[in-house]
Amino acid sequence: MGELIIWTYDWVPEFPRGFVRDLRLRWACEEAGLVYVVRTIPFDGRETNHLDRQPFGQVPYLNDGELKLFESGAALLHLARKSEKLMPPDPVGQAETLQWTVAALNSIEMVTVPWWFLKMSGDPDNKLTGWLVQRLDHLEAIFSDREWLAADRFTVADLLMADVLRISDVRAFGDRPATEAYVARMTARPSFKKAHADQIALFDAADAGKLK
Ligand SMILES: N[C@@H](CCC(=O)N[C@@H](CS)C(=O)NCC(=O)O)C(=O)O
Repeated sequence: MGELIIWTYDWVPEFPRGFVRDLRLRWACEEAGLVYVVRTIPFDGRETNHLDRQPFGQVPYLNDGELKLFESGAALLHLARKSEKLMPPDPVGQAETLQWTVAALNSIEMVTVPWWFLKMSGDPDNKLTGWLVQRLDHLEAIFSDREWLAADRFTVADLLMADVLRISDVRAFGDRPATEAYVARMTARPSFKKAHADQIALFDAADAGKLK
């Protein structure tokens, strides 16, 4: 289509560095060998300064030439249509990839994020814990049985699921060796490491312009 531009904040506090969701899009582009650039929107004023591009004032969002997309899941699936490295071309492989991509967002992240939020707000044994345990235990059984989520190979669904599961509190929660091995395997991929290092470098460099 056109130039791929991944948008993120110009700075974030120390804590979320390495976890801001532009990393998902960087990682996908790295895996697929897609050329991209990263541009930034001010973190200060984020509640209102880019609502025309991301209706919730969040990042990431993506430009592909004239096309503009928000939601990391939508952007990932868009990128996946450009490269067989992210999604196989056959209909069954594609359907499985879509299914597990949505599962990462709507069956796992929909529990992990609110659980984590309550935990961070001082309620570690919150009412979402049982729900989280149930979801993570099901995943543990799945990872005990197979290496990849979809199509017997790496897909964008693995990228997204691993990114959801690698949140430190979630990763440390309970003893799930197959899940831990899965996350370790995915985050050992050179494309993840590059995306991660590049994000940290961007935010670290931005410290120079900020009072820490
Ligand atoms: N569902 C959105 C969530 C985006 C999201 O949570 N973005 C975070 C950074 S990773 C953010 O912008 N947080 C700042 C805020 O919500 O004010 C997506 O996947 O793109």
